[in-house]
Amino acid sequence: PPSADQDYKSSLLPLLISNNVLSFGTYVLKSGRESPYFFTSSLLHTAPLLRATSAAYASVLSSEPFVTTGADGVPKPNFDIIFGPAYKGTWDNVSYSFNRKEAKAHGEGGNIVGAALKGKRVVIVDDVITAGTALREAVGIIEKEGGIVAGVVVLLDREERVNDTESKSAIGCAQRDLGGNIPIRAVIGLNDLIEKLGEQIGATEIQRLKDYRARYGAQ
Ligand code: OMP
Repeated sequence: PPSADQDYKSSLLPLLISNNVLSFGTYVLKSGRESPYFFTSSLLHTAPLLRATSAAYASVLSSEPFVTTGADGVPKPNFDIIFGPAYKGTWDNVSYSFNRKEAKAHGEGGNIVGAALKGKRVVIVDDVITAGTALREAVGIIEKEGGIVAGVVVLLDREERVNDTESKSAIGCAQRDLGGNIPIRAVIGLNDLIEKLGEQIGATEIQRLKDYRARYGAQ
């Protein structure tokens, strides 16, 4: 039988495609690379899409190593705060927090909306990771606010080498920089798209994804 993992992947992908969150064509990335696919998380604004994506994040965040099951059999999160603009909600004693694009000069002021990060174990939740710039920014903000980075979950890992001289992916670099005991997980990766989308997008598109992976894929 399919694992829970394969199950949410196979139900999420068609939904993302039919809503153009995941689209196929020719796109220029922030890095300048020309990509045969693009993920547009700003389109994740309807109830079915929010339900499916938050269930996918939650499925990662509610399993090992993000939680530890105690002697009482009750799983407990190994973090206090979920940090990131893509995830708004609370779960048991876990709070959420995200940064503003610009510091607010009036009212309560500051750059952080939601829970204060000082001394807290913070899991970063983000949408897409390519070169890891957005992730490094989030790590910088959390450390500046006195929080402890306790893990990272992204929806899509593009699994690309970060540049011409570094063959690791952004997640590979983050794992090296943050240390091996910080869990970093992706819900979906480029390899999943290539493996699971055959029928849905057709042989030509799959070949374009494979060509892209051959050129830019991480080691
Ligand atoms: P890094 O910050 O380099 O990891 O790239 C992630 C960012 O690239 C996202 O936050 C987007 O601004 C953008 N992006 C997408 O949104 N979807 C994609 O499929 C690819 C990119 C990208 O430009 O690489």
